[in-house]
Amino acid sequence: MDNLAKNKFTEDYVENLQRITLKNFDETSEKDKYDALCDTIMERINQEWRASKNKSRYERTAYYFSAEFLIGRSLGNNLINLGIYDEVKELLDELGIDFEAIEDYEDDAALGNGGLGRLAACFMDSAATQDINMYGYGVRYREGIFKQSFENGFQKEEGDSWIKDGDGWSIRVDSDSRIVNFRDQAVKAVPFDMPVVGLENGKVNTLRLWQAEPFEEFEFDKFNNFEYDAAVAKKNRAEDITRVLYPNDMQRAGKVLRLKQQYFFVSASIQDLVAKYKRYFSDDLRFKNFHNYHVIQLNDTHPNIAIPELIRVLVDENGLEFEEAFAITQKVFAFTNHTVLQEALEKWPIDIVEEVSPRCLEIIYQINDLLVNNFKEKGLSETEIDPYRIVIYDQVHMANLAIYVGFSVNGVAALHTEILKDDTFKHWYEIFPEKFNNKTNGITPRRWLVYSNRALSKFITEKLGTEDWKYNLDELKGLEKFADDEDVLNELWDIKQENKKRLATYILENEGIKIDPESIFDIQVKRIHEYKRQHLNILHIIYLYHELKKNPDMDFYPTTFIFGGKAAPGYFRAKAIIKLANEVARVVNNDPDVNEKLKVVFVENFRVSYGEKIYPAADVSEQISTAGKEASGTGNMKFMLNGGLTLGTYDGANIEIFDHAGEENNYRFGATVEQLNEIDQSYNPRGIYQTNMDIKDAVEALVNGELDDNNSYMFLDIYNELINPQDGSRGDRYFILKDFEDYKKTHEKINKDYRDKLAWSRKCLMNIANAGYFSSDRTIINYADEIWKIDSPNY
Ligand code: 4GP
Repeated sequence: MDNLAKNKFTEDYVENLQRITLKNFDETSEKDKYDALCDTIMERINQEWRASKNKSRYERTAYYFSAEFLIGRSLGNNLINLGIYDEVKELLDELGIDFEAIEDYEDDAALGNGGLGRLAACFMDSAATQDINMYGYGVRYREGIFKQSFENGFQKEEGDSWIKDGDGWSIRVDSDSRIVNFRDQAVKAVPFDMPVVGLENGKVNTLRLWQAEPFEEFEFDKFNNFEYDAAVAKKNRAEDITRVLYPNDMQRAGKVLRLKQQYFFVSASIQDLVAKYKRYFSDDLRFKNFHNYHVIQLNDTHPNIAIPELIRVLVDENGLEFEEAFAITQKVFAFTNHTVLQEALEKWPIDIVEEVSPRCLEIIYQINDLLVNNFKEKGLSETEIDPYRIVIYDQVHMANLAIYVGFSVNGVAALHTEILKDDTFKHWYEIFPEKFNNKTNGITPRRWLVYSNRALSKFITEKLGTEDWKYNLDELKGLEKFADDEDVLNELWDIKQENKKRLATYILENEGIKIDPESIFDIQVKRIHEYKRQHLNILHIIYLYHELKKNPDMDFYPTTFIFGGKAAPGYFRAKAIIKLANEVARVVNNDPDVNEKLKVVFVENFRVSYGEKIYPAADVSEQISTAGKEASGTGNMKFMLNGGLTLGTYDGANIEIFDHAGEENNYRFGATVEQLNEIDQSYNPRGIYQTNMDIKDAVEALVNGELDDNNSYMFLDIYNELINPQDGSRGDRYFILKDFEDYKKTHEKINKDYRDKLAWSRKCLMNIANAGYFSSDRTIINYADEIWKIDSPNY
């Protein structure tokens, strides 16, 4: 901004502040200041947003359908992408406003659980920055993922009404409202559009989130008749649909609600696309060119009911024949799988699909018939067709639906895609090999480096002499030439130290635990799940604790273990793992014998904005899933880009991280998928437990009174799963004990290596220099070139 623009910004800001509050400047609150800043920025975005919309109207566009968009905060990110972050900070400073407090005021938009939802948000950022037309379509949940706190070490969940004080980053577009019809109710779908600003390139894409609303606020007659509850019953039922992210679906009513959410947002979105197409291409009555302008990427199975919905809209509302509509649909949909865990491949009981949309169920049957005929022609018998059926045993298989109808199926890391082809979807791969492709995940360097690690970002620009790396992360490779430059390595070390101090201060303020920035920061933050093996990490800490108790003078470099992450409210064992980590933290942190050397912190309510402080401060990134289970991981990439070294198994994108940054610059351990497959039948965790005293001592601590689970039997549950299975299985499904010894040894190596500051810093540098491949810019360009064919004149 030149001086003129700066003055204008300040003027607009102060004017907005007074206009929306009717207060004098010095009477305004933090919230007022934040709101006015949103307004001022939205005004700046507006013009480019409209221009981008107008331009893309007649261009091929990708539509990313996702039940989750884990956006986090928008203020800082928008300022970075507009290229005015530092200047605005300065201007507010001049007005005497504490910019950081304003930033911290913003609630995270936490409309997702974890990796899948955060990936969607990174893709939005990258598409805009790479000038690719991509619209996001999703749900405007009133309550995002629950807020987590700990009570006595147990996870407690609370609602997260992130928009209760307004939402400055969305525009309600009433004129684009749609009606969504369910069997038993009809509701209004009202779109809220959020701008997605590209990095200083004038491109603004749109994230459109739908909110469910009633047609009437209340029923007058009932109200007049003193039936106050009944008068708003319909309104509540309508609003329930987008009230919460992932309603509890342990009972049938919850399942119905969940499918309703899915159908709600995809129906509104499909209607939206069709209505716009008719407006701008009014002479194409038979939608012959629809597929030339639209490609829909289905983010996992949640939005897959969009497939029958598009057919429904084309046939029932636009007079196409089923065959015509089906042919269009085949050219429009592409499907991404994010996990090999069977429980995540959705299968809906047909009575529930019928309850939500009987017409879609009918269409699903029609598609299933096509499939059966088609496969019979290929020479398959009835039983051979079974694994492919979309409807079987009274269930609708959402993955089968998308793989059969869609033209592309992708996994999210090289190993994951191989597992899809060799195992999860092997049968499909045999018939449609051409549909399968890999798109290794990525993360946006804007949020995860430029914004969250200002010092490192500045360092990189100085060393490379250009800011080009912000658009093309491969440029980081240029840092390799400093690999043996001691001054540069020291500088990099100091940046990490500063980030660690910053995190230590934040943790002291928020968790009340004092940690030493000079210690190794060894961090595992992600959803809590057995396959991610947080309990392997905890058992190892118990082992270290035992060792230090036996020998307080042991040669051990002080280490702080940091955890963060939420457990699904109904997932007992994941909650047990949280309780265990907190209990170990309590014991270790209160033991004066060890706490100069060992500290454990489980941060409360890990979320995107907490991550922005954590990733830049890590020395060691724990990526320790059972080989073959983590589809990709993206936290691993955030750590790498910020110079954290990976302590990881040969799983998901870890493998590609090792390939790019070099195994010698990271810490690989544990069994490979092949090794695990081989030993699977003969695996005997009890045998390991009985012969390895370190393991025995650590595992026994779960049940011998050393650790207290407040009579919840949670620790016994973990113990039983490891070596005393109650269900006749062999136990230790995730090979914790199998990998323990190697994990322990690798930790020992880390603990030694860290002392050589220059060698360590060199490894950090090599990781940063080779993180280019893990930019979501690369990923999104791969989607655009290889799946969406966005830039090609002939689709
Ligand atoms: C996650 C996978 O667990 C993770 O490995 C991957 O990096 C991420 O998707 C993005 O592709 N899956 C989910 C989910 O978040 O809900 O299935």
